[in-house]
Amino acid sequence: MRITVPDMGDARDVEVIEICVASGDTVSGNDALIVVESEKASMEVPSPSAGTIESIEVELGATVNSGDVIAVLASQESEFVESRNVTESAAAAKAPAEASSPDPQPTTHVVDDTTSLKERELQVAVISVPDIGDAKGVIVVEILVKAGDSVAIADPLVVIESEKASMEIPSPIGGEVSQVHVELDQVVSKGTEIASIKTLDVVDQEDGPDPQVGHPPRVDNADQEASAATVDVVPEDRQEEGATERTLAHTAEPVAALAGQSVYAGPAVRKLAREMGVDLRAVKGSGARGRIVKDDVKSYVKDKLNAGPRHAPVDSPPELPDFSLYGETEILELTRMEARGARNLSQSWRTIPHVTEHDEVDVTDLETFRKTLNAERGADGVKVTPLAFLIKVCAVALKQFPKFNGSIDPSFTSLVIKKYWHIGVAVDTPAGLIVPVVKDANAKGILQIAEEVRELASLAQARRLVPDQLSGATFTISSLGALGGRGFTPIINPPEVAILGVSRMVMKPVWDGTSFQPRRMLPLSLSYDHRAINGAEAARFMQTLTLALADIRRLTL
Ligand code: CAO
Repeated sequence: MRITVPDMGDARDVEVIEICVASGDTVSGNDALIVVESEKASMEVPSPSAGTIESIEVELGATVNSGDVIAVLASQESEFVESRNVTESAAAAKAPAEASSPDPQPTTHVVDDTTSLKERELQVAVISVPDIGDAKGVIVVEILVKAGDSVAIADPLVVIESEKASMEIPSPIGGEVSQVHVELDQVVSKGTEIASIKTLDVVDQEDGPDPQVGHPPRVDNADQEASAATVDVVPEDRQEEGATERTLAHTAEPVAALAGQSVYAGPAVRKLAREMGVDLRAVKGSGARGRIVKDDVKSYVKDKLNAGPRHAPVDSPPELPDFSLYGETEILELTRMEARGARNLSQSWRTIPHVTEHDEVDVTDLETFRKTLNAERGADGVKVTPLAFLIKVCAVALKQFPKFNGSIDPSFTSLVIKKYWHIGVAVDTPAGLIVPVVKDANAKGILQIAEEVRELASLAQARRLVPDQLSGATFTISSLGALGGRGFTPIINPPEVAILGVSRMVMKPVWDGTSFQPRRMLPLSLSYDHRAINGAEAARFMQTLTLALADIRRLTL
């Protein structure tokens, strides 16, 4: 099947500014093939049916006229299909959605753009439901605005839902909502009035020619932001008198003027932007004359994602479903400490790119030494656990690896390196997790650290820690070793940039080059902020920890 440029009225020699497909591509009916542009408007020429593109017969930058062959399509349809007539100088409205499947597509209404700007006065635009195909039983499931609200162009007004799909109806203009005309659960159809929006700078409408309803190609005015809803504009002072209603086609230019920012993109790009939640006004176009193409939208999204926490979405958790519908439930209130902890953990996980390196260290000798130590100290002395050694070893390693003792500046321009080595220790208490701090751990002996941990842990259990004992940590250790586990992903405690997780040591057969030896192995999990620390640095830090734990004589070096 040869696909030709449709009748474009009296437009001649229009330029091909975008080729949207390549040979071998599979297309659906209505997928854009090329975009052509005249002095007045640009239009996408969509495929008239589904099939596979055999060849593209035009080149980027070429000029074409009605009837020129664009592409050859291997289609199931046997007959030659030619695009239907359109008028070129058009302003776009929104497309009717797929039958029985509401989808906010631009309409294929194509009209002459003969409006003129005559007045600047406060007017009220009545926004109504766009063509939603022949979907039945469409109801309003959400009303997102109320009288007095300010809305920007593209802000959703209501959500409507059919049996198969739901769609937001965005405002095609900016202004102040003066009245909402629908109620929840109201059945709506094309033309049902949704809301009145007070707006400035709407033109007085001259009656242009009747809108022509074309099919392909879809046309979008180069300077107009398409909108899903239709708008009837009534000057505010004439509204009560039932002034004549007029359609969006007549208000297309003022809509763009109100938006204050023009968007130069075709319907397919607009659809992609809607799907990806991108406001096209923020996207820079790389196509001819600044036209926004699909790659621009994708790059924009990629850049946003790479930009990190400054652009992270606000944490607005969805409401829980009603679990009691399925069985008995009970509400367990979180303590304030647990609630704060939950928020902090969520913030940390969402904003810090965590990487966790796992390793295990041979602590056989360390354990022999520790047990000897505890035996010597007898029942009266504070018991030395592996944690005291870990705190000491970490503090010493942090001194060697300053970045691990740093905090990243929120603008990502610098790291603040702290010249003190205070180790936070996660303590499990009935009120929730609490992290007291062993200050200057690098300068303290193992016994002193063990005693301090014991003291801080018992104060934590009794909720008698003072703020000074809870602040200033530069690195945290979370030890679950007494409880079990083979490894886990500890979550960084910002503004720190790393945390060490400790799991339960186990006896394992380890190959010494000649035979398997029973060795006591301690699993370690180091999570680090990848913005501040790279993988090689983390591996070296971990190696320093394991070497020192395997032979604590290294602490004296
Ligand atoms: N492997 C095997 N045994 C271990 C071990 C390990 N990695 N770490 C500690 N043990 C042993 C100790 O040696 C001790 O054994 P003995 O009673 O035979 O001497 C026993 O486990 C209990 O130790 P402990 O828990 O009393 O002391 P600790 O120094 O290891 O830990 C503290 C102190 C306060 C950190 C701990 O009580 C605690 O609260 N841990 C939980 C931390 C936590 O919840 N982290 C998760 C944070 S994220 O949700």
